Amino acid sequence: MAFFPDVPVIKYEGPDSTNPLAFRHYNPAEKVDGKTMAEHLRFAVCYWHTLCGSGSDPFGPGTMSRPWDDQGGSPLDVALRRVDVMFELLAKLQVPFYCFHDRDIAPEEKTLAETNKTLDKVVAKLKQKQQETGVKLLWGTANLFSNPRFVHGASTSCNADVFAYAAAQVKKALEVTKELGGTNYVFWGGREGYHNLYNTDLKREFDHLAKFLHMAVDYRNKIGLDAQFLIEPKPKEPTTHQYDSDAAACMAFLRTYGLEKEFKFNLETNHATLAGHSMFHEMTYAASYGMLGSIDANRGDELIGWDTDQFPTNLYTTTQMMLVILNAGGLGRGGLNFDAKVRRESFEPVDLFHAHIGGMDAFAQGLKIASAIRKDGLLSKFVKDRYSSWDAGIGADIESGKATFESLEAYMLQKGDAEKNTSGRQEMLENIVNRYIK
Ligand code: XUL
Ligand code: CO
Repeated sequence: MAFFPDVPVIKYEGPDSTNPLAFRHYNPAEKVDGKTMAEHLRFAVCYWHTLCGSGSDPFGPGTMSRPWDDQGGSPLDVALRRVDVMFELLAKLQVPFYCFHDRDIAPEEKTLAETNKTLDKVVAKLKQKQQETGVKLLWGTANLFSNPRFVHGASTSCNADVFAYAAAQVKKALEVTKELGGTNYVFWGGREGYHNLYNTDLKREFDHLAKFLHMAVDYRNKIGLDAQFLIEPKPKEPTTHQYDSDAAACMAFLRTYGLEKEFKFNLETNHATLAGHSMFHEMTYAASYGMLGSIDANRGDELIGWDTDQFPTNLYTTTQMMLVILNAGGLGRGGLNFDAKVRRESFEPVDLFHAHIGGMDAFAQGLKIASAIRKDGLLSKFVKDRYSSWDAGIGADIESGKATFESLEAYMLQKGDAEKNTSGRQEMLENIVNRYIK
């Protein structure tokens, strides 16, 4: 049975196509720099927004028309039907990966034991669908934020029992990720943070978060789960201050607690902008330290101060992201997961296709633009020349550790003043980038 009877398999028709249900840039088999677009971009669809998003907001209930949810049966029946919907969508979009939280794919029951049993039933169906289609799980994760028991956080809760519950839940989610061959496992902080410091023992909560992650690493190793662990930074929402604020804060946390070798980052565009950074900054920072793991692709709204999770369409952003990815040698075992939701007003099933097509084309175009920029090498040459004073002479002495404050003073007393500075040429470089945006 088809859930999207009017939607064909989305095909590449080229930049001049006016067919809204076609790719204009994403051509999975087309090679760019020796790799296919599919290999470069490694797209994933997320379960939570795409299949579970209702369109509700603080002012009103859901608006989404999702006929497959209205066809009756128990919550488990609905969950099993959604698996078919997801795999039809993936096939029609030619997307090779998907991601989920445990609670997206199966309903919660009265006890943890019953919940795990129900989860296993859906996992069995997902596994069968993966085998039939060749689709893979990019990452799994656990929802440690929706249920009211997590009101004060999960591993950072003031209630030790909640830490224990979260541990049991993540243990199961790791097992499920292994069962489905997931290549990554994501830790997004959920409610790990605080609203107010009057009631918070910040240091104790950080210690508990680290203890939790060490236990997760131990269990991953124990069961032989071959998945890269990823921390997903976000500065605020739902809490006022999330502990995993941004890539730099996460780096400091991981190093403080001896976890830096076990984790990389899953960076999300709208989280970067909420932190007051560009995604270009977050990705460049992570890549500089070998911590670029995977991407949650979306965008915020310049006029709204919360996590709007819109589909990415901005070519400057996708170009900058693809520049960092290409410079880093690719996404490795990570991918580009659309952690994005259609607007409340875009309530028809076909809108899910328009949204993903737009996002995929924006990244395919960004890939082509970034590749052309790299091929001409104007930006990289400019940066290399800009730092040339460090390649020899006094710069090389400083970098190699030969110089001291005394030797630098002697050098400068003899020279009298520093060499003249040269222009940073920001405007010229921005103009150069505009030459490639087409
Ligand atoms: C929340 C968010 C999550 C994570 C997975 O802002 O991005 O959906 O990606 O827990
Ligand atoms: Co995310």
